[in-house]
Amino acid sequence: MIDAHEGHSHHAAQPTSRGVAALPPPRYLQALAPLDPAEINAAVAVIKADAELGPGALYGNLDLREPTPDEWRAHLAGTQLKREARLNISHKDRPGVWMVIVSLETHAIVSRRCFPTAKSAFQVEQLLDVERVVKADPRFVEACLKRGITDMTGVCVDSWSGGNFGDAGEEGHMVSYAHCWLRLYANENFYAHPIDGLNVAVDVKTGEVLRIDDHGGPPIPMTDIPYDPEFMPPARAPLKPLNVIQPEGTSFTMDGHAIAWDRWTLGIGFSPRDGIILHDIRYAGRPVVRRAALGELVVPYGSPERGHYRKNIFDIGEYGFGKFNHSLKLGCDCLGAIHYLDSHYCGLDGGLITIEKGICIHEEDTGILWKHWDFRADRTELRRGRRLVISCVNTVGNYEYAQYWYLDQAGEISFEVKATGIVNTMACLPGQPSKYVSEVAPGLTAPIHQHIFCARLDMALDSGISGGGNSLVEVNSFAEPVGPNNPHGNGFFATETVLKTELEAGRRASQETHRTWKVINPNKLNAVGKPVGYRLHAKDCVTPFLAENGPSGQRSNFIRNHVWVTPFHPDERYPAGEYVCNSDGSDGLAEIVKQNRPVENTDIVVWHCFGLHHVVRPEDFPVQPTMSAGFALMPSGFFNLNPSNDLPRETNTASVLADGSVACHC
Ligand SMILES: [Cu+2]
Repeated sequence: MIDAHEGHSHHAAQPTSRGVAALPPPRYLQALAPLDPAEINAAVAVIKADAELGPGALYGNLDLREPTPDEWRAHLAGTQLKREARLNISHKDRPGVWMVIVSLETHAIVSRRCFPTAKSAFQVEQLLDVERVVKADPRFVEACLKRGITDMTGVCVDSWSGGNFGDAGEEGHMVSYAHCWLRLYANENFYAHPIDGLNVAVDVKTGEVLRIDDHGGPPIPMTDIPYDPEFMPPARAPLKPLNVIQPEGTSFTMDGHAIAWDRWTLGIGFSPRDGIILHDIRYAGRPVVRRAALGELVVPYGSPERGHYRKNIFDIGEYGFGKFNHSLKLGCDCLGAIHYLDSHYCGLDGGLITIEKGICIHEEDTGILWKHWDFRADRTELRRGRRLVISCVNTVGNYEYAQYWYLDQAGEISFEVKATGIVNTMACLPGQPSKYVSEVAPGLTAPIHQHIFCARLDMALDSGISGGGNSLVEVNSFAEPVGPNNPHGNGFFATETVLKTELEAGRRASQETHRTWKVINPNKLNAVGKPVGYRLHAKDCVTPFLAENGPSGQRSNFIRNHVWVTPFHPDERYPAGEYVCNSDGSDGLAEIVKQNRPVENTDIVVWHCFGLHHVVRPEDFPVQPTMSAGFALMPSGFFNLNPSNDLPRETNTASVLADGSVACHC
């Protein structure tokens, strides 16, 4: 109960309008808007008209060619940025990928670079093509028949990326290594029926079936395990409504893809690969992060059995988080007053694809932000917190990832991913699972696996137009040895170490020292004479289990550390490299940092790996309850004292007593 001595009205009746929305966001953010439909069409038209690239072009990911830190500072100082699109172009009849930059002002190609051994990311159309060609292959039909499948209608072929295992006949191909399931009837949950041991190597680009691998394997589990209400017993009775009501609308103000809320301003970008991108995040006008996005997600699976050793899928680099976003539904994915953004990209043939309502923006109550009761004076101050949420949900094959970027009123930026969907399944003889899997239903198993994300954080603490670099500091805590300084043995303390080079700054978590990291701007001091800083609260570090010299361990070498720091370089965009399909890992972070460049007091990129270690439970099937992982960037000496102590005193007059008696909102 908030202090009653202030003479507030005790009448719970009509709340009077008193909230204010943020002022419009700054205009400079407009330059970071994602490519709009007209720009995508224009860029594609330029490629189509090009004699070298146009004929037979297969369109991969495209995005805005984003500014370097120097270009961005020039833009802030008044030099307007040029709008440019970046496209990945490949061809069915030629190897390699072209990275092409197209001017959206002159409609001309600015630059073209060929990566002769690279493979483009999968496009949605290719996933469907793979299933079609595999099911039409007589060798595959024969292998199904051996398992008693006479009707091919229900056979489902999931096109998993093939990795890089050096198998004969796969050289030079864009290889998918497909895994198969059986659907018993229309719309049934086919993941309950793995055709375990039947795999197909396919060239995704040409549609050529390279090889059928029949590893044998356990019988197909045939028990129907539905989650769709059409096939379920009657649902339980619903609970009473719980509504989120915002009678005065939202407190954020949008201008296209730029947003202002409370003291925050930022741009909301999008690419078919990264999904949501946050640009130029500022609190009260002070830059904190220049760019934040997920750079990669790899899912290593722990079963070396049959064809499962190849499962090590890069959901962002090989598939793309943005293009697997789906349209969100009001009142389902998000509650309250919702602002949606559509997302746009192009398909394999260059045709425009729009995901309506792909990105959701709304506010949420977060409970008590801070509170104190002065027991002598019997005075209580409490402020509830609220956060701005920018979110999307994407599906990569069997799995869903709901992603949430949060900004709160005390200066914290955080990220949460909620993993749900259907675990990847295998089969066993009932009651006889191998040690690499959990049996979730008799004869149906799911392998141990991890979901390891890498957030790419281009930091910019207080580095406005005039620059002013950032550094990363490691903080470790130690017990003071008992001695003259610590006679009673209670002493412990934290130390700070600036990580000066790339090799020094590749770091793993340490529970023993409660290790954390802090980004600082050494050029700007706070009220207590220390560099302003933001702590990286790395709460979900995952221990990698892949052998470092194995094919999957090499390709996902970025998971070896929980934190990496590199100096900004425009070509170093992704932790597993620019082109990940069938890659060899040579442009992954572990290789890049061998340059050992200085990373002190400069434009630094902090890469943070975090995620979920998933020993599957029966309760994770058929559709698993969400599991959460994430991290936070929390101010640590960036402000002098708590920046949210000036929040106004408020009482929520819509709240009532549960027994229905008269409420007192004081
Ligand atoms: Cu999982």
